[in-house]
Amino acid sequence: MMESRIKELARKRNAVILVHNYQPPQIQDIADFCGDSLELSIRASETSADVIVFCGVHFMAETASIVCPDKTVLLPRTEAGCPMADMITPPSLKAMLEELGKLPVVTYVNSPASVKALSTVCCTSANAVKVVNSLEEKELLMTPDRNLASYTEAHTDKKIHKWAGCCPIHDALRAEDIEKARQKHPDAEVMAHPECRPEVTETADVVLSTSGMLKHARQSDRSSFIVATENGLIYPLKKNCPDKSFFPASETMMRMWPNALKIWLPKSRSLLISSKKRWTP
Ligand code: CIZ
Repeated sequence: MMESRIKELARKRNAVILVHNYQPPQIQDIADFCGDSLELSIRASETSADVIVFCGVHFMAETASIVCPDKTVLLPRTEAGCPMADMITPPSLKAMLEELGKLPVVTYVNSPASVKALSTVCCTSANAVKVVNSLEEKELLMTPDRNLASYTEAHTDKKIHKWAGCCPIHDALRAEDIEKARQKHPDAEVMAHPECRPEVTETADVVLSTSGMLKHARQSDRSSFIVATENGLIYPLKKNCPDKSFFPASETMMRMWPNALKIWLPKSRSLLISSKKRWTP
């Protein structure tokens, strides 16, 4: 079986397989760890693995490489990118800072490492408000997600200049999609990701990162949830809470990043075989 062959190859090469929460079920099932991008990199740093196979997109593999500088990081599909991360580059950031003047820059983890290197501090969707409030300055620039920046601005008294990027999948969701989902599932609690537009986060019952949604669903007394993030998260939610119900906020819009779906089992297997030389002493 392909799955057991991959696990065996990973074991032989002392590799840890990290799988992002949005990946398809078949990929999540071969994971040593599933989670959000930063959480996965931190967990990998706590292992003695020599190699990380990161089933995710570019910026996640880069994060793993920053957090685990001594490990070799492999991305099963090098063309698997994040559209939002591609909406900012170091020259475009420098140009904006020339226009705005010297401001601290808070950059979301979903960004290229080259942009993180030019930033004052980085944040996740879970800690953005805390990170912004930790700055002494009253005015700052947040990149690259304008929606996360708007959500943060609503929870701080600082002036936030917003980079114009967004996740096209989350940004496509509208308040009326939430309204329709509520009509279909009136008892369900709405959990929305802060990458959604303000019209969606304002109408949601709770606004959480992917790991936050997994934790909240486990701890909540509620038994059904409308999930306003990429539909890939429905699988780990159901796996974590088999006795609860999870409904996508929109069946049609919230499909996973097409590029992230490029990761599939045969590719992970051939990667473990073909890159053997890179980690055999
Ligand atoms: O940082 C991550 O892994 C992403 C893409 C979102 C989240 O909320 O976990």
